[in-house]
Amino acid sequence: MVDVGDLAARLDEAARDGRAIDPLTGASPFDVATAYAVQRAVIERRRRRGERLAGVKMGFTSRAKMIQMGVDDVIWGLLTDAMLAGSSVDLSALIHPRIEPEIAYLIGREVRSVAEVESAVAGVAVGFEVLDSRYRDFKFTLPDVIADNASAARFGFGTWHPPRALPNAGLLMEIDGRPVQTGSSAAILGDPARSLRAAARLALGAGMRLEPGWVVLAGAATAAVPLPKDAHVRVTGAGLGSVEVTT
Ligand code: OOG
Repeated sequence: MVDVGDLAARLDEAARDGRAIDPLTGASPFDVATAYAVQRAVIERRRRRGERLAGVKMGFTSRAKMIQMGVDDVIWGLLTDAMLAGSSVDLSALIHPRIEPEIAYLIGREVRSVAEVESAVAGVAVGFEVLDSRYRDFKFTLPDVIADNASAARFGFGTWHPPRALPNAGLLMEIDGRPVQTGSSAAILGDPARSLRAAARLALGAGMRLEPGWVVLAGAATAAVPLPKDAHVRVTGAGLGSVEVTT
């Protein structure tokens, strides 16, 4: 029998200590449903410390990411206000951070059904996500990474633009002026709007609703790259401007 609270405590403490742990399924395998229960318990611990939900992140929405991580299912995690990066990210609190370009949606009103999610979008932006698996060497099974809140660590976004379709927006990520990843929003399930609908569906399925002010990160269009110290990262989206962050 898996102790959800105990697994959540181990992940939460690994994140707080900035110390990697072995995958939890190594000792006692658990399924995807249990993994989401652990994820929720991790978020509950954060909420008890005063963090507030700020949105949702989608994961493994692109082939490049699925291949990079050796999994083949879309997953989701929850974002809190404490994960929102300012103009810089303090790497000392993180274990082995990676960064990836994102398409971000701003939710303008409560989403009560999947059908209304697109009309509930108040803005679109280019964004980034800093991933930091709590597992040694970023090695995990699907239930492990779900329990670990889909490796969520930090996120940021550029200026919000009026909602529009983004079936094929070019994305460029540069570190210290050097291009490190290029891709297209089309790599996100063929269209990031699909990922947005999946976010609404998964939230509703979990008894939650996307809420006004929440951000939905649609998932990376490229593989993630290690985020070095003293770096300047810029992610640019065609027609969406840029977002920059330093470490
Ligand atoms: C899991 C998170 C994946 C994405 O955009 O595919 C993800 C990981 O790779 O550690 O956020």
